[in-house]
Amino acid sequence: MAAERTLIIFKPDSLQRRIAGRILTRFEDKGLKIAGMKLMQISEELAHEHYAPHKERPFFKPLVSFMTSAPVVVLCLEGSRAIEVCRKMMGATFGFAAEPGTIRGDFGISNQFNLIHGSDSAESAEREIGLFFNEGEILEYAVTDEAWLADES
Ligand code: 3AN
Repeated sequence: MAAERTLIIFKPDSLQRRIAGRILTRFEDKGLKIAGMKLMQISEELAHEHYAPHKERPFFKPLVSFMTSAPVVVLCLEGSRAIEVCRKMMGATFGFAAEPGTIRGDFGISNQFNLIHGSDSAESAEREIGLFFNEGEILEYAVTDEAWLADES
């Protein structure tokens, strides 16, 4: 299967709790490649666009306020089945319900402060990568172990 790209956000709580590096290590250990990465402060407007599918939900306003409250790290990760793989690694939406072994299951117990966002479909990934990255910020390059990681017979 061709490599797929997904948008990951280390939410404000990841950085405030100083665990962004440990979360990133999990994705690198799994074999995902960093195609784009930056530290940024999400604007109100961008948060609205990103969470537009949830705009009618009661948690929309607090979610926007949380996501704009402090800097985040946004990543474009690449690899075989990257979207599904990252979602599995993140775990269920709320920390208290997420399985041990997942990022949310191992690092948190809150529902709103759930550390990480990951695209939930190919369509969302394309839309979200376009929202957070400008042209030239996603790089194509080879890593030496790629042939070993990508092989599927
Ligand atoms: P996920 O991040 O697991 O894909 P979604 O897409 O259902 O979860 O929800 C998007 C975000 O909205 C979640 N990451 C979470 O921060 C927030 N959210 C979802 N449901 C609730 C809720 N009932 N109360 C508070 N925040 C919520």
